[in-house]
Order: sequence, then C-alpha cells, then structure tokens
Amino acid sequence: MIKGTFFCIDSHTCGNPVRLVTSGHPDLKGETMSEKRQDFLENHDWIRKGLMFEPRGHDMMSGAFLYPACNENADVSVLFIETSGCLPMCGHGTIGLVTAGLESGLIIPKQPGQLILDVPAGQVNIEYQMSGGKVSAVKLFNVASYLAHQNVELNIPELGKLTVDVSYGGNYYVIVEPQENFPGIDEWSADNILRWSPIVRKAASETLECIHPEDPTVRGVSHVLWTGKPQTEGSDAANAVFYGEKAIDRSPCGTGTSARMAQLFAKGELKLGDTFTHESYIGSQFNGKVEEVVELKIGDKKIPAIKPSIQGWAKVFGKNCISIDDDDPYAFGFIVK
Ligand code: PYC
Repeated sequence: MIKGTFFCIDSHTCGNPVRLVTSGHPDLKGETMSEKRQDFLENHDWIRKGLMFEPRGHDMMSGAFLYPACNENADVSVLFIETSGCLPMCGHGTIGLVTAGLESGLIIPKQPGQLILDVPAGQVNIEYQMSGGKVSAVKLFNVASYLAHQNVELNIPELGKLTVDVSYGGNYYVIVEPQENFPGIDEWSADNILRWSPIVRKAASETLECIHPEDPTVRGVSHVLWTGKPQTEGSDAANAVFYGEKAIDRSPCGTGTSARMAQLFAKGELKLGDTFTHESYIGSQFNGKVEEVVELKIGDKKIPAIKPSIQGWAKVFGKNCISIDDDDPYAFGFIVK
C-alpha cells in the first residue's frame, strides 16, 4: 500500500543537495517549530528515512518541508530533514529552500527581497536577490552562535591526542584545527575525514555536555568541522564538515561557518563587522559577516555570542514525485556502512 506521495523540488546549494518537499506534509502538533520538530521525530520519521536514505536519497541528502508561519511576523516555517535527523537549523538547506520556494512561487514574501523564517532553532531573517525569475543570492541572518567549550583534549585511539573546540551555530560542532595529529584538510583525504569523524564525534559527545541554554531539545554534538588551508581565491579559510553517518558537506556549511565565526570571535580573531569567506571541501564559497554581538544566558552566567550572516547561492535542477510503498522492502531506506 502506498504510505505517502511526495512532490519534491531538487536543488543544490554550492554543491550540497536540498530536496524541498512540496506535498505530503504530515500535520504536526505544537505551537513552535521546535515542538513540531519533536512531533515529527516521534511520529512521522519514516517520511524522512524514506526520502533521505538510499534508494531514494543518499548519504549527503538533506531537505525541508514548508509549514505556515508559527509567528505573526514570519512568512513561513521550516522543518529540516536529513540523513542524521531533523536539524534545528541548516544553512545550505535554507539557501536551497528559499531559492526553490521563491522560483516556484511556493513562498510569497510579505516584503519583496526579504523573508522571515520560523525554524526549530529560532527565527532567521533572509535577504535575497532575484532577476528574470531566478534567485541569484540568498543571505541568511542566523541564530545567536557561541563558543561552548574550548581546548578540550580528546584521546583518539590509533590517531593520538586532538585538542578541539565545540561551537554552536544552529547545531553543535567539534572544530579541529591543524595540529600534531591532524595536518589540515588540504593534506587529508576524504577517506580520512570519513574514517575519523565518527570517532571524534563520539569521543566529544562522551566528554562534553552541549545543551542549548534556551531550548534543551537542541543538544549534543552532531557535526565535526575540520579546518585547513584554503585553495580558492578570495577564501579566508577552508573547512570540511562531517554529518550523519558518512557525509562530507559539499557546501561550506551555513551552521558550521556560523559556529566557526563564533569560535574565532570568542578568540579575538574576528570582530563585529568583519567578513569571513569560507570554502568547502570542493572549493565552493559562502560569504559570512559578524552582524551583531549579543549575550546568551547560561545559568547565572552571560556569555558573548554573535549573530552572523551567511550568503550563498543555490541552483534548482529537477522535480521529483516520490512515493513510499510499504510493500517495498526498502520503503524506509538503508545506509551502507
Ligand atoms: O549548511 O548548516 C548547513 C549544514 C548542516 C549540515 C549540512 N549542511
């Protein structure tokens, strides 16, 4: 029996896939996107698995559903889906869904050139440029981003000691900079990133507690951001973000870039108003900027945070009608490990 049929617009943001699902949405319980995200994970996660994993998706697949705005000032709400779950926020996903949503007429802005999105991690403002029916650039103003832990020593069997930071940019990232046991991504193969990332993520998760001060459902280290020397002209830095079980982000990663900027800000290497062009593992670029300095309250403590903006582009390349039939042995997908 067909369990669901989903029309999708497929695009990529600077190389990383975004599948905007335009029909087949489940009704979600909750007032906020954070509550709706929990309801989706508890009661409707088969849809994510069916659309993101093989054979309908692949290791890097990610996407989104649009829902009516939760807050009066917003244009639309977003539920992110990907192979690892439902992210509180996804930067490349936002750039892709805004591009596909505007070009298809699914998103109608209250104010041309601008949008306000309700996402599980909070509210994200958008500025975009459009000409001849196509979106040429999307700039997102991300949620408050902060350095959560610094100079943490992890002992990684067979690799050795790594000193890492953990920073939040909509998701929690372990950030690994070049050091004795890691020469930088310019000297490491994709195979090395895929091999060591899950081990580093597990070691960091066992050592550190990461719980968002304003929303305890946003918790845990989900991504690993490896750094190194940039290869593309104009880049200030390069990174490779690992997510899910086997994915290296092909885009420079919006929440990863936000986390990296928050880390560099906390260490005095970026200041208010500074720009930061970040390069992905395939050389594509996002333009970041420290837009605002804010404070986050963690218990009795106030810690400095930034609100970064991230600008990038996406290209729509296809439309898809996908059904999930429960007589298919792989209805809910599989991962080859
Ligand atoms: O762009 O924020 C991002 C992202 C998260 C995981 C993959 N890309």
